[in-house]
Amino acid sequence: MAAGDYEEILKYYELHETIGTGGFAKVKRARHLLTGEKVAIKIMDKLALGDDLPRVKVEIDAMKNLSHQHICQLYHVIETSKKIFMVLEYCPGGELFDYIISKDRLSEEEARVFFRQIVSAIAYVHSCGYAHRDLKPENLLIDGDHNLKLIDFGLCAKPKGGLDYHLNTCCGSPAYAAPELIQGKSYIGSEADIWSMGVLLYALLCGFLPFDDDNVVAVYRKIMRGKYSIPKWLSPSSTLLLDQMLQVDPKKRITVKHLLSHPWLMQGYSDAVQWQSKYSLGNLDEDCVAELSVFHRQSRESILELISEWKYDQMSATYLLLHSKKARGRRVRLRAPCQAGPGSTTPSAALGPERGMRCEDTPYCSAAAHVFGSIEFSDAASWAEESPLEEFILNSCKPKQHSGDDAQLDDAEFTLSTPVARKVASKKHENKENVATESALRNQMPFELPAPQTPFATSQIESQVQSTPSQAPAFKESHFTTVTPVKQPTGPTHTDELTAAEVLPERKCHSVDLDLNLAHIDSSQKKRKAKIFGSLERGLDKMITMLTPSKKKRSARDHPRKLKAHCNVTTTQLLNPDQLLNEIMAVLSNKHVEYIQKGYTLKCQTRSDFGKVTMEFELEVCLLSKPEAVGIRRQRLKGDAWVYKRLMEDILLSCQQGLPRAGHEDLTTTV
Ligand code: H91
Repeated sequence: MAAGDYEEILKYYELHETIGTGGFAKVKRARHLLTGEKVAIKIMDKLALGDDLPRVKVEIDAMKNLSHQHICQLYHVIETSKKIFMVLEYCPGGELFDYIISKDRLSEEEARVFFRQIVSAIAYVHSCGYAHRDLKPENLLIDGDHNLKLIDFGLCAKPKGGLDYHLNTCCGSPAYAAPELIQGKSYIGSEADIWSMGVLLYALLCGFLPFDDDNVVAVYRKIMRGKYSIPKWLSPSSTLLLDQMLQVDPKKRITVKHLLSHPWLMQGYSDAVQWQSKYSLGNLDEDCVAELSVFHRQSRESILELISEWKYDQMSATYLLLHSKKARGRRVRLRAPCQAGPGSTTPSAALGPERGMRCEDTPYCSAAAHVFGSIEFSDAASWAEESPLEEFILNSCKPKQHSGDDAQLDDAEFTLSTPVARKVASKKHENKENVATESALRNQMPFELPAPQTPFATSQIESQVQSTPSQAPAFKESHFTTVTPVKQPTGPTHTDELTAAEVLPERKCHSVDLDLNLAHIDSSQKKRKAKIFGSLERGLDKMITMLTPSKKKRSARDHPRKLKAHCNVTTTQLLNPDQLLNEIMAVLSNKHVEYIQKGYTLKCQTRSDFGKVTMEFELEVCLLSKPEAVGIRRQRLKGDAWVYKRLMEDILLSCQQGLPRAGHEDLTTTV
């Protein structure tokens, strides 16, 4: 990756590790320099996008028009000759999908809290004339307050004549697709979204899909029939609601309007779902405008004018991020990166591209400090969202900037897991969600209302590069070679005697295809797998992930990292990380999963029969404290979430079978 590709984004953001890849995009965690706020940056390569470039344009246009408490906020769009960067609201809780599977399934109460937010987001999206068309738990993220945010508008549609007009493109994930859509008929976008919401609600309440099979054609057949099983734990009211949403005939399907005050959604609530946006981008916040005007040394009026242009540039981003900081009760302050020491830097010198701001080892100064003539080398913690400890580690472990080197950006020298998913405080949501005006609006169709005021801006994506779509290979520098994992003695071993790094330096493995077809496995075994997977996870959500500074990066890490429990960490009762690592590698080889070993992390990928990378994920053997145990952190980077879930169940079950089952070395379920 050429250094120039990242030059523009590095003027405003500090880039951290990659948190996901999807199709043609890479998503990185980052920090906005002026506000110190965390963001997620979706990075797309124009050449690799090829024919998909219009989809990106659709997504950016939609996100510029949509601004809602349950939609991931777009802050900034940067287009360079080779790349498109979308700077987005950061959601530390990750995907709703991972949250559901970590708990097996959600209680009706918890599902209701989330489902009200999904209905709110979709009613708003429809009221703006859009259909999302790719609703699924992977496209709903959990923010720092445990609220949902809808993402991925790349498949959304805004029919010219309004939402009642028919659409023709069949898109989205097969398991969530409405019957009329897979039949290739023209369909109404909002009706298709309701079906997907029905599938989503079923997944929340059951932990699996209503229409599922290893064979896509069989999935389609099941969808067309519209028959699904009703597990015994579903209440009659949940069953009724699912039935109303999963009607094969779209005309018989319940509408968003009726969902807003549906008895199931009202249980325990006094008000219908509030779908209107709480963000009024027309009314600018005085404190944020004042701070920006001090910082930029410009009049309030000219700042107001600049913000109101909503160009999704640094001004939009700084305003929106300051505003979100204020909403969380943080100080409305901008930090100016100081350059050569007191007296030499003015805030305006630190403003942006023209002046070539650098962020290497730059101490931060407040805007106000500049105005009053004294340079204040700010106490990082005073800006920080995190605990002083977290901020300390963040600052002391900052990855080097400006290298533009992709590998370096990918493998920052520290790892930070942010506090995840607080337990749902349902009543808190209730208060947040409902406003006084709500009951008056209860009977209004969202799409009958005028579209709310949202900023419009001309798209910056003008040039559409037409070229051969060439997907960047996932593990481009790696050679996958076949290695048979070293099977260690099964009895207890001393970690200190034989570490993985010593025994297994940079092990690389190659195998041809992955058999994801679990149809040959009998259903009792499947059930057992599901149970094991669920119970391994259950209860872990009660804990939070804390910052874990990693030691200085080495070619191969010689100790497993110490991590806190998280919904993506499976606890075992093993005490020997090397033994577990070996077993996982043996299982991966067996299952034809390609992997690269980097210390205790296994970067894994699967391929289709045609050699296309179908899934990418990481497994990391880690140490957990309280109770002391060895854990497996897993992160899906790419691929179908449910296929991934099944593969994980399979891997975990095989590890359990492969390891000795005596004493405390047993891999058993915990918590
Ligand atoms: N999937 C569809 O995994 C596979 C942390 C995390 C935190 C995020 C904020 C925004 C987005 C992702 C975040 C995220 C892709 C985001 C927003 C839009 C969008 C895309 C991503 C993954 C990619 C990584 C994501 C989740 C979805 C994490 N992610 N953990 N904040 O289009 Cl609008 Cl692709």
